[in-house]
Amino acid sequence: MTAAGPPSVGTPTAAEPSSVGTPTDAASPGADAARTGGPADSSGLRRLAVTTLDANWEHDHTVPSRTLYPHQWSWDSAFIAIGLAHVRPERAWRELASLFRAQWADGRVPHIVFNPALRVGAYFPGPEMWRSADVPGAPAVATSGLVQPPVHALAALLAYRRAPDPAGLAALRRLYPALVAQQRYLAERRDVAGDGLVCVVHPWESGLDNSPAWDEPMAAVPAEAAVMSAYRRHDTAHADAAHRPTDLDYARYLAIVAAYRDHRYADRDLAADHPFLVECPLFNAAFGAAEHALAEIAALVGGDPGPHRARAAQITEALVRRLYDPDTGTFQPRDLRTDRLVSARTVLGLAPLILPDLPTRQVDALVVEARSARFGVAPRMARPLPTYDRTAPDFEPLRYWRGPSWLNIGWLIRRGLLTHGHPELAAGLRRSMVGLVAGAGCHEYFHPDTGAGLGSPAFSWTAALLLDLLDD
Ligand code: 9WN
Repeated sequence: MTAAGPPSVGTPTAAEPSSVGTPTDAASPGADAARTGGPADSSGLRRLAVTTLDANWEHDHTVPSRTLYPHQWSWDSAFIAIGLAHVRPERAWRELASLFRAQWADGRVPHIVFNPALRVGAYFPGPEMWRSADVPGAPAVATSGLVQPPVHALAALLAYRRAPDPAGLAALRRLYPALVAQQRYLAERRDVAGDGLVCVVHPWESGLDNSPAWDEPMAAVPAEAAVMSAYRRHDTAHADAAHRPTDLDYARYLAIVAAYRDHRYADRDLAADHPFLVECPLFNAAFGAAEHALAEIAALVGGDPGPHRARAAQITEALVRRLYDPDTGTFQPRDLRTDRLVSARTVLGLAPLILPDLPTRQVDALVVEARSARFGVAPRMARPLPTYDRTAPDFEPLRYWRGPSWLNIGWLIRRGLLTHGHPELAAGLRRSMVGLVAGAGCHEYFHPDTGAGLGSPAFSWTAALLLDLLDD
């Protein structure tokens, strides 16, 4: 693949390199596709996606990657359910049901549900670091104590719409109270500033772990890279260390986990001494989109959509009031420890496009930002959508969320563009995303210039969202 852009489906790229220094997963259909230049037609791509999801299925859930992430992750399961609904609807519901079985009594949906059958050390930090069993209200299975963006109500709604049968409706009816409890937890326990927005207490909660958006708040977290010599990182045994967060990042991640865990994951008094408190535009956009989805689910299962619509409107209003920066024309995270918006322009700022009630002024500004040289969204994209401003001096095309292109982000932004009447931009983004997988396989992330595959070569949400894009 060349800098001129990823090919569209049907344009084989046999001669191009597609994997940059990454090892392969045990089951790596994505890597096979990459070696042969990628499946050239949509039925080949669909087969690749289904094979990837099947290989990653684990009794009642799908692992994001057999090697890097062998347990169940929260927002991964939501994206995966959206794709499974196209090919294995029964599994889509099992995926969401297994995740919500691990919901805590306070309503939080943990960001990792650990598979007890795996050996100690299969992932770091594992259950021994989180110690969820010590906390009243945690489920019987070991979990982390953090959350991730609440994209699950949207996933459940889309899964039902894809396969609207009685079994799906029954599953939706069972899930509805758990989805409501998830929102209640976020609204009541995580509104640290009292402004109607959710505060994330760890970069892992954002899902974009080492985004430049977190550099400013993370700089204030006391930690030293040297502490990592006491631990064995699992990720760098399976992926190139140059493509992953640094040891200093990990030292800070662990310090924040320890602070939260030592307060038994209690959310009261966070403002007093928790080291990382940030309002994230993507997380809060997902929080608002969940209320929109819940309104539709309520109507389907005999509930009252009214309160969901009212909460959705309040969240959109709070997002605009607190996180929109008129000077830059985009949304920025707010660091609650300084009460300042962070300055890095990341793709997180475009996420409020998924809100159907985002005011026209902000929609128009975000479309300008998306089309700018920073993100390059266009009817014919010259390069994949990056996760960070590609004109920034510290743009890193290989390092995880500091530049590379990810399908879940493109999928969300595309959805927002469709919602707000920009079908030609949405089509450009779709073609670019499908082209990435056609060129490199179901990789975890992609080089934002060349489209080369990075991270896990058999990554579940890439496969799942590809299925959704192909059927759209
Ligand atoms: C920490 C599973 C998860 C994703 C996150 C992604 C990565 C974990 C890690 O993998 O995070 O939660 O070990 O790096 O950043 O978005 O949910 O795929």
